[in-house]
Amino acid sequence: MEKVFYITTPIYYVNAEPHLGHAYTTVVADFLARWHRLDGYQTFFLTGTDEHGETVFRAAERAGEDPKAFVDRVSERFRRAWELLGIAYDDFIRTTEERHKKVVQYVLQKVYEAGDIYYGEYEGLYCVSCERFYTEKELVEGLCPIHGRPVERRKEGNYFFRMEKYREWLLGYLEDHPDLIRPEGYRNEVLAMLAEPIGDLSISRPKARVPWGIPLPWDEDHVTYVWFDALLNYVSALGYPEGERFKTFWPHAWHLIGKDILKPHAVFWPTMLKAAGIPMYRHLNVGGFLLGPDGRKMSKTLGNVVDPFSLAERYGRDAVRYYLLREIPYGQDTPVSEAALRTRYQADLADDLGNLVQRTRAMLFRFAEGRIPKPVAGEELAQGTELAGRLRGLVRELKFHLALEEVMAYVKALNRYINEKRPWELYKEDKEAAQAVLYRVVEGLRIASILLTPAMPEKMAELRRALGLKEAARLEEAETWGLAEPLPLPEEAPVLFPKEAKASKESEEKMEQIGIEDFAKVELRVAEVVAAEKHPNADKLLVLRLSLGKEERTVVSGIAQWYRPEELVGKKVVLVANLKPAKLRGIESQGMILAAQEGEALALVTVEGEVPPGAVVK
Ligand code: ME8
Repeated sequence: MEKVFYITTPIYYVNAEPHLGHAYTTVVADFLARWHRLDGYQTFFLTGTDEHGETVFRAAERAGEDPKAFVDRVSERFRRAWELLGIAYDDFIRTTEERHKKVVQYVLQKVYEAGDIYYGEYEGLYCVSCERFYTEKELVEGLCPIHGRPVERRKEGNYFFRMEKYREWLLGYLEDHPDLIRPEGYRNEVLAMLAEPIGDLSISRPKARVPWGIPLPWDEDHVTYVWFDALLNYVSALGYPEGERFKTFWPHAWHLIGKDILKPHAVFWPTMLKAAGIPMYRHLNVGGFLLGPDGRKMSKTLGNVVDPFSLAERYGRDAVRYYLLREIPYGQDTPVSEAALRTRYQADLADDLGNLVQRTRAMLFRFAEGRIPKPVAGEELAQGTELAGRLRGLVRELKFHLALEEVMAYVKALNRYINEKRPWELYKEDKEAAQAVLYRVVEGLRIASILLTPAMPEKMAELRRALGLKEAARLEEAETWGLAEPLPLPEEAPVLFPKEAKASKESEEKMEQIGIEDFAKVELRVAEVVAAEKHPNADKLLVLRLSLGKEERTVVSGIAQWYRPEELVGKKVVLVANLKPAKLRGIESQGMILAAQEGEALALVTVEGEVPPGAVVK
């Protein structure tokens, strides 16, 4: 198989600031590009901006700006946005560029000469925001189905592309290529569209009404309809018709779009390609909508957008990328919110992954002289080397959320492995055995960090530096056990996913001296553990039932790494009894029990002797 990969995003309209919806599609594209590069594919990743058409023209008017100055400015916002999210595109195309205009006019002329374009009169219902006419049937309660705005009845002289002529051909092509449009639900939608006549496509606008566009080569009084112009970006950027890039990459094209622009990509574009004698793209991948807090499609018009940059600023760009890829099953509509991002950040990134790196580093300094211990033969941990193969399959099927879930499950398994092996105890009897445990954990982290690099390129590079590992160069390195070299770790390494700044401020305040009256505010009581079990939603937590004599309490405690539930029953512990209750992963904790901790070691504070449960500790 030829290892070549071409990935595109929609080119975004420059009438609105980039929001999390645009960011999502672009992050998916960047993930796929990085994944394929890492897997040895010759890769080309294209994004850009769609700068012609009526909507953009009107937006410039509203802003009181010359259209060119306006599109220059907003297009730059998109570039800047992608920079902030770590998007490594190979090319950024703008439809106002000469290289693009040239190709649009070339294709128009070609199709015109072939007899597939004719002049006629169009009358229909038009949504200015969508830049398109709708049929009566497509409207929702008489309004535009995307924007919920009234449509206008319009009549004008247009040039038409003979799209209907290619309908049967397209149906046949879809039948022969069942994986052309994915996920399958969207393929079925397109088949349904093609079951009835699709009509011809109006591909021009009178210049008198819309002066902002590419003039038709044979009639200067008309400009090209924005979709006929925009879709061609996918080939103009490759230097169609003669460019080397076009020859290399076009046969391997994957388009990524949102479901709002399914028809232009699944009906207009293939018939345009056919008429122009250009081979078909390889895949059309259709994403669902990100929904705002109101449950509706996130869009500027609806005013429910989440700003990706403020999220990136506060949580880091890689956390935003991870959240989008991990949370959203590709193709499905999914609600997104900062609260959900925060939960993922804390549970997956800070508690599982970040904490694993930190404790591994701490133990390497304590038990292995601050370097990766010598490789131990065989004994690979939990089949880490099989992950890459499984992930390849999941990525090919667009199941990014499951791919990341697999790696994160592996990270959890590494944490559990440490808890079970207890290197801090092992070290006392058998130094080499403790170091072998640590070596396996480092190897596991090396593998996980390669697989997570396309999602979190910056953080994974940081993770590898923190452990003295070289940069991730090839996906195959995740398929071989034992590649970590015995190198020293850097003395200092930043915390990978810091808890929010607020938490660290609180711990600083703890160092202040307090008066006896402050201490008296804390009500400490002896409590007997009457029952204990694992928390259903968190590996690190136990749920304890405590007796205070006259009453019982439920307390959630982060001691699962150190205590098995059954060994706790009957112990008398010390409870902070007047602590405000707090929900921990869905279970309310009515107080907190005391424990002593230093690094990896932890012991509960217990009470000896004959004091009854409920007794005050002071
Ligand atoms: O349609 N959820 O540009 P556009 C998910 N210029 N994805 C979303 C989204 C949301 N709430 N909002 C936007 C255009 N998107 C044309 C494209 S291509 C030749 C021309 C993403 O600025 C999604 O990918 O309206 C959608 O298809 C795209 O932004 C639309 O961007």
